[in-house]
Amino acid sequence: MADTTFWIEHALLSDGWASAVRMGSKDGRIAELATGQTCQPGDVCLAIGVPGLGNLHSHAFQRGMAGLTEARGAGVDGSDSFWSWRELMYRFLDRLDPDDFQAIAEQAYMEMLEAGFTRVGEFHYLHHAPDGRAYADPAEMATRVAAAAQMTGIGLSLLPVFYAHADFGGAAPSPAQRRLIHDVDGFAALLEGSARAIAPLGDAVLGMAPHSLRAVTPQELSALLPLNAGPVHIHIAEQLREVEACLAWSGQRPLQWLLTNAPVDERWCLVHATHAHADEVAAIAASGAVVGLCPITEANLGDGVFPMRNFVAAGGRFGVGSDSNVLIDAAEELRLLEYVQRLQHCGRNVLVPPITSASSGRWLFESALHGAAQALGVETGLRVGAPADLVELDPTHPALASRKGDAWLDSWVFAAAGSAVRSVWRNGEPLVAEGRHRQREAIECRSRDTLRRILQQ
Ligand code: NGQ
Ligand code: ZN
Repeated sequence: MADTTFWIEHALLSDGWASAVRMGSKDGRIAELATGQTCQPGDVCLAIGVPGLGNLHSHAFQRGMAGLTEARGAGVDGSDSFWSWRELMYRFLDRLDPDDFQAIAEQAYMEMLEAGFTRVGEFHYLHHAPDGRAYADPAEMATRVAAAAQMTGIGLSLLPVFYAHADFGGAAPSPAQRRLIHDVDGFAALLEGSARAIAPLGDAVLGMAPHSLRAVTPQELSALLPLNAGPVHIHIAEQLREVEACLAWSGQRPLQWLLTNAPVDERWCLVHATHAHADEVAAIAASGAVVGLCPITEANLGDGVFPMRNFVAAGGRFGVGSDSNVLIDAAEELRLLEYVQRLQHCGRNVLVPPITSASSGRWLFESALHGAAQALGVETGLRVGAPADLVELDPTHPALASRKGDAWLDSWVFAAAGSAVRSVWRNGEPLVAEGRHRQREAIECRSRDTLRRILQQ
């Protein structure tokens, strides 16, 4: 890893904006930081530097079907829903071999980096061959996730998914789910294989993801949790049908059930948590868990709206994820998060707590930064000891011109069409320059070829 010294005209450090910052990276981490410095020969000069944001929830392969599910399905009553989308998603997933899967993941990770995400939480569940049997290496697909992260340079927090049932009460999985399925012993082996797969990356993190309360029984959940000490992610309370099925099964709502029956704490990331009642909102906030909000996907799938304002008022922690990857854009996730709340509450700047003096853009960005870092099991922020993950905003972008301080973040989040991200550095290494990933051509070419082939089938 090359050691780099940056000189940053304006940088958002962990304790606020600073000017003329010299920042040295050593072995991928920030080793030195001083403000009010002059630029020295050999320094990499950047205009506006902010820390790289974590993307806490992704199913990378779904990038390959983006835009292909936007016609109404053939439901009996002609309606379309999350569940009919899921059928199409299973059909798409059926076609992918390991090379296809890797090519699409590389494309998705490259786009994440270009958008300002420097680490991804890959909620990874496509494990087995098309016939449902394990590959010769049961962690083959995890190895492909790791390879895509290595090739693009994005940080990886790998969350191998445990999936065993089609619904609450231990229902047998459907044939369409055959590539996803493990028992607890098989999953323990997958975790071991996954640890080997990510070892070459150096700073990858291994967690786990019981897919949802639909896919995991209470006994399985208790058996999984001791298998490693990393982050635990779970999809929860995303759809009303899931809430109703959980009530029918247990007499409790999904969040209620989880919060009373599982040791939910800072280790956990509750993905979506959309349908949360006031007592559930308060209990999540008190647990210290992060809520993983995926505003673009949640809008695309018609999930509903998480009661964000009350959650924030209760001190709740959150981060954002690109989930289905129908569109990959860090600023857009934050923008939509805020806009949905403005629409719902008929007000402006509705999330930022009254006691802070930060603007909405600054507050959304920093909250999501810390939430994602917690959920992905890493440190963050521009400070000594944290990874040298840095995003440079483009001061010549028309939406950023003549701005300063928090207004740079506000203009990036709310006003910049087209990317305002100019360069991206991870562990002190350059990955994106002038808005383009250094391998963009090769990666795009491979993913285009892959999609041409599999979509023709
Ligand atoms: C997933 N996606 O695992 O990709 C899910 C759909 C399910 C979202 N929840 C499958 N957005 O929940 O059963
Ligand atoms: Zn998901």
